[in-house]
Amino acid sequence: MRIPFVVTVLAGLLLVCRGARGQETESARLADGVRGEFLHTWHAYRTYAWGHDELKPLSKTYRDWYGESFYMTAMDAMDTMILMGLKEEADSTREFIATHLSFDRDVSVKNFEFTIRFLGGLLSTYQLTGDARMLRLARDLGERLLPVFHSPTGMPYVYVNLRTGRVSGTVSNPAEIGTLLLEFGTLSKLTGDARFYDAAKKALTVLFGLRSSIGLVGQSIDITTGKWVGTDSHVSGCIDSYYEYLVKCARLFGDEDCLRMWQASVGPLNKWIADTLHGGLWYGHADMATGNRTGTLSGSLDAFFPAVLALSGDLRRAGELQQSSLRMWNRYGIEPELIDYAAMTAADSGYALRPEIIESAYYMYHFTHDPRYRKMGEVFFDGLKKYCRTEAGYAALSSVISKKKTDSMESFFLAETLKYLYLLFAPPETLNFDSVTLNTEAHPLRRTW
Ligand code: DMJ
Repeated sequence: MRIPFVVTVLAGLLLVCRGARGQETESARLADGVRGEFLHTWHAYRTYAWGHDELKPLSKTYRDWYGESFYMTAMDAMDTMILMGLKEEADSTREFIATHLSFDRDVSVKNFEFTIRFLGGLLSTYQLTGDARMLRLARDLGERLLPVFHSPTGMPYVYVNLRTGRVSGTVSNPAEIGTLLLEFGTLSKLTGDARFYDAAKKALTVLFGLRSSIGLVGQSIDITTGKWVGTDSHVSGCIDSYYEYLVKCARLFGDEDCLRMWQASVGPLNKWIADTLHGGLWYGHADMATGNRTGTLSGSLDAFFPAVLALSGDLRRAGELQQSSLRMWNRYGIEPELIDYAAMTAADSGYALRPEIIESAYYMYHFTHDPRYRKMGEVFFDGLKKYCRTEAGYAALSSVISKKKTDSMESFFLAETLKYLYLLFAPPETLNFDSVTLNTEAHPLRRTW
């Protein structure tokens, strides 16, 4: 018996619809699972480390970065709770921050970390809730951080005393110099005070101006003289988010200079840093002056780069690179801090609960809707639960080979790792991708100007 053509087509469509519905149900289940893991971790933090910077998940105690607490995990986790719809938790945490957090302290803090975690967190929470106290705190912090830019070059000192304004630390790196404009710029836009934008933009521009004749930057620099101290070039820690902010500042502020700086940087990266080995794309290490290869190293920090490539429109390279990141993850069932991609062995076997590989899967899924990226997310989620979950939250690993845990859970696990995992599985309306730019700590900043 011949089945009429129209019946075959309708049956096919039904199967496709069912398949799509099945995938959506599965994603909703996974999003729910991530939310559950967030709550598991949040409750552990509340029980054992409330009022402190970080939970130590094995000893069930806490760690404060500077001997006294700035409530870093609470601050960093706040907008994740908002996006996950954990209203009660988010509201009470915001109330706590608003009534307890003060930056008037005789403590010398790292400008970069306070900018991405606190300034970013306060600004995003302000934009998500309209709570003016968050903006007041952000402005107060911005004022206290500003002295870092009073250097002979305009590039920031590493540390600043929040009460006295005394600065210190003259050897810095592109990431810490160039990952400030999203936050300082947003602060300017929201307060009408241009000093923040101008100082951070100047630092970024000065740094860009110091790139080598082949267009690369090194990994450490004296901010008082502008002389490079470390000339190894890559997209890993110490440099990574400098590139990220060129793309994102062009996006958030429509800043043409940032766009031009990115366009002048990405060619050299693809020429000298990109590497093809065993049929896969990697970004390794090269000397900033000559472009000579200095190492075949990549790692969990480098895994942010597919997201940046995708955001800048290069989906081909982004996809290939994300495939390599997946290989890195699968090598040990969870990714190492550094891998030698020529030998495919760990060069630094720790895993600090980092988010970057998941962040890139989220961007790739957003741009392609290819279910492959949600599948990757599932692999990452399974690995995290299998190797890092503890009775009290999640623990970093001292070795992805032995899977030995270590007593640490950085605040970015709640700010970024679980947020990106959730966003990867949650319906797109959870966060309107087109109207926000996520800072390097995954705090969404919205263009309202
Ligand atoms: C975070 O603090 C930020 O993502 C930063 O850009 C890099 N390091 C951690 C996460 O790995």
